[in-house]
This record gives sequence, structure tokens and C-alpha cells, in this order.
Amino acid sequence: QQLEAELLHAIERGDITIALQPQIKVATGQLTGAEALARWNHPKLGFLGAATLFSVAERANLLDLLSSHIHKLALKTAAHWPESLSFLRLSINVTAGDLANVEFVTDMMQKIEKAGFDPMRTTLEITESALIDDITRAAERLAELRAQGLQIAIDDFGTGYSSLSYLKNLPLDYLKIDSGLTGDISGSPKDQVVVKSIIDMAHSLDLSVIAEGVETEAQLTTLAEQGCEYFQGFLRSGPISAEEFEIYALRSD
Ligand code: G
Ligand code: G
Ligand code: NA
Ligand code: MN
Repeated sequence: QQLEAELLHAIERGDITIALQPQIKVATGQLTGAEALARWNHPKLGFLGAATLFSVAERANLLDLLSSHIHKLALKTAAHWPESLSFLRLSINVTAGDLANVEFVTDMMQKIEKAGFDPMRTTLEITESALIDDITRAAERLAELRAQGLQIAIDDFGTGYSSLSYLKNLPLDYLKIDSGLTGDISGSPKDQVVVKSIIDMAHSLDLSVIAEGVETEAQLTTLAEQGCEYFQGFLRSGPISAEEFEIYALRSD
């Protein structure tokens, strides 16, 4: 109750921030971009994660406002990266509500333009559950965004619905393997077969693969053998502040 009453004020005061998690090429270790992850820098409670933030926003009826605010913030942050980092991509998370909004494509293109960021360097991450409401319309909107140069990632793959059939009907660029599945890689050969099958399927649909939650060198080695293109994870870096990310990126440049 308390947090719900505080959220609007927190957005207006600038207490909602983003953390950036490096995205890295498996084969070379090169930094390729960052995923923006929402954080609430609460004056009394400290940093609250996206799960808490979004459940509060849902109860406060502020989901759309929050998502829009985070998108603007992430785009503005990335637009201010120094020239020498102009090879980096920005990934932002999109909600089911965003995708259902008739103005979503127009709004997103306006935000990108206003921030002065490059649409060609922008990736939208969408969970499977956000797509299932109206898959035909979702596919149309994603196609429009792709026509404007954006790329689309299917997020948290391997949790929830994972009905493989819809993948071939959607205009997508990346498949993100959920941390839960990445964690399995260190286990039995059977578990590895599941991830390997997902990577092979993604490739046969012309999608590149991003593994999330990579924590060990052994996992990274297996992913490399299996042809996974990109990864995120504590092995290299968790989500860090925008300032820390810039230092990280300039150092690994
Ligand atoms: O980093 P963290 O544990 O807080 O992220 C938890 C989950 O919340 C992740 O699945 C992530 O995709 C999601 N998430 C993080 N930031 C955002 C955001 O800005 N918008 C949306 N829609 N989801 C987010
Ligand atoms: O988009 P999404 O659910 O997938 O967000 C990624 C979440 O995973 C964030 O909460 C982030 O803090 C967390 N995360 C990032 N790297 C790792 C990791 O290596 N291991 C685990 N367990 N979680 C991670
Ligand atoms: Na995500
Ligand atoms: Mn994810």
C-alpha cells in the first residue's frame, strides 16, 4: 500500500533509475551492448529490483507510465555514450501493455528520435507471455518496428509458455535463453541437450542466441561449443550503474 502511494512521486523525483548489464560476444569476449534493467532507488529502502517495482506499478495502475519513463531514460543514457562506444547496442524491455497499445510504434520511434539514439542500435526484449494475447497484432507491430531498423529479442525463453510454433510466425532477431536453462548446462549431458536443441532451433529460424545468467567458465565453454552467439551474466558483470557501465565499456573497448 505504502509503496503504491509513493510510486508516482518517485517517478517524478527521478528515483526510478536503470542499471545496465553488459552483453558480450561468446566467441571473442567483446562487449556488444547492454540491457537496461529498471531499479527503484528508494530513499528509505535502498534499491528495489524490477520485480518489486513492476508489481507495485501494476497495483498502482502506473505500468504504462513507468515503462514509458524507463524507455526514455534508457534511450537518453545510451544516446550520451561517448562517440568511441557508438558500436554498442541498447536493449530495452517491453511489457504486454506496451505491445497492446495502438500508439506503441509511433511512441517508441518518437522517443528514439527525441533522445537522439540510433534505431538501428536498439533492441526490444519481449517475453513470450507478452506476445500471446494477440499474436497477429503483435507480429504486425514488431514488423513495423523492424522496418524502422529496430531488432527484436524474445526474452526469458525456456520459462512459461515456450510454444515453439509461434516463433516461426514472428519477426524476430534474437532468442534469449533464460538463466534457469543456462544454469542447467553445468549439470548432466541430458540438460545440455535441451539448451543445444534450443540453440539449433533458433539458428534454423535465423535467430541469434543470447544466454542469460552465465556464471561459470564451464557454462561459457559449453555455450561456445554449442554455437551460442552472445551472453550476459555474473561471470563477467551483473547489472551496474550507467556510470559504472561507461567505465567498463571504455576499459574493454
Ligand atoms: O534485474 P532484475 O532482477 O530486477 O530483473 C527482473 C526481471 O524484470 C527481468 O526478467 C527483467 O526482464 C524484468 N525487467 C527489468 N527491467 C525491466 C523494465 O524496465 N521493463 C520491463 N518490462 N521489465 C523489466
Ligand atoms: O530480463 P530478465 O529476467 O531476464 O533479467 C535478468 C535478471 O537476471 C536480472 O534480475 C539480473 O539481475 C539477473 N541476472 C543477471 N545476471 C545473472 C547471473 O549471472 N545469474 C543470475 N542468477 N541472475 C542474473
Ligand atoms: Na529482459
Ligand atoms: Mn530475460
